[in-house]
Order: sequence, then structure tokens, then C-alpha cells
Amino acid sequence: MITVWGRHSSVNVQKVLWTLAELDVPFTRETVGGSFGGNRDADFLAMNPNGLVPVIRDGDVTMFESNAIVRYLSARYRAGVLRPSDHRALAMAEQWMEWQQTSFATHVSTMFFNLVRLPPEKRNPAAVAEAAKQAAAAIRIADDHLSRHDWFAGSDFSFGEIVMGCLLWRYLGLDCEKPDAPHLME
Ligand SMILES: N[C@@H](CCC(=O)N[C@@H](CS)C(=O)NCC(=O)O)C(=O)O
Repeated sequence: MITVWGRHSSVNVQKVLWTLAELDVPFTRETVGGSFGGNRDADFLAMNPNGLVPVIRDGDVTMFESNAIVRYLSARYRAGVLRPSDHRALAMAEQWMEWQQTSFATHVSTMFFNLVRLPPEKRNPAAVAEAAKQAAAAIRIADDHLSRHDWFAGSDFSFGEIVMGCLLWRYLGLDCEKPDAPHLME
């Protein structure tokens, strides 16, 4: 049985939970991180020296990094469901997954910390404004792609949707100006 360590409210844990649900793989979850703590304990740090969630254990595999976990699970279980078997579709799913992390998640994260996590006196409005601009530009890029394709990988749902969907959900909950993105919101 797979074990997932991580709190529900973590966007990176959410990617893993969604993946497991799509793949219909049974798992148990240990609530760790944030106000629940546990992620600085020695036994947790032995699994992830970064002290961050999610972490999973699947038999003889113990690993961290949400996107790598999503890829691992998608390759190991029900092959072809989330990890495209066609090489072109796989290339696109991988491409958008990387792009989500480097070109979208970083800006969403800056906004989330400044608008939600930090106390008002520690917030940086200039950083929020810049991140909102960059996130809006990323949204337009994703929306343009989806104006020409049904899904990020082309004609089928893939792990690209999972990682992008989790971050998009977080972004939509933030109090910032957002561009129209009819294809992304569809
Ligand atoms: N690159 C890592 C980032 C992991 C990360 O930043 N996790 C956050 C939650 S989203 C965390 O563990 N924060 C500390 C905590 O929850 O106590 C991944 O994608 O898994």
C-alpha cells in the first residue's frame, strides 16, 4: 500500500492525491506539514532532507518532489492513462509539466505567500504586482495552446492537466487581476 506524507492544503500534495485518484491506486495518508508539523522530525528528514511535503513510499521506492512523484506513479500504474503512450503526446505533457513549475507556479507562489501566508506588515506589494503580471502572461500562453488543442498533451487528458489544474485552482483563489482565459477555464 502506498503511503503519502502531506497535508491536504498543500498544492503539491494535491497533485499527488489527484494522480492517485485518477489511477485508482489505494493509499494511506499521514497528515504532515504546516500547522500539523512532523516534517522536521528525524524520521521524516531521513525520507526528505528538505523537510517538505509531499513524500511517498511505494514498496522499495521512497521519494519527494511532487512532479517527479506524479510522473513516477503515472508510469508505474495503469500505463497510458495519465502518461501518454504516444511519444508526441508524452513530449507535450512533459513540456507543460515543466513549464507549469518554472513559468507559472513560481509566480503563483510569490502571490500566495504575500497575499495569504505572510502577516500584512511583511507583505511586498511590488513583488505581488510583478508576480501577477508574470502569472497573467503565463495564463495567456496556456490559454493560447488550449485554443488549438483539447488538452495540454493534445487529444487526451494527461498528468499535464493535473499539475496545471492544481496551480490554476490556487491562482483562481487569489485576490489579483486575472486575464480572460476562456479555453483554460473551459
Ligand atoms: N518542489 C517541491 C516543493 C514542496 C513544497 O514546497 N512543499 C510545501 C507545501 S506546498 C511544504 O512542505 N511546506 C512546508 C510545510 O508544509 O510545513 C515539490 O514540488 O514537492
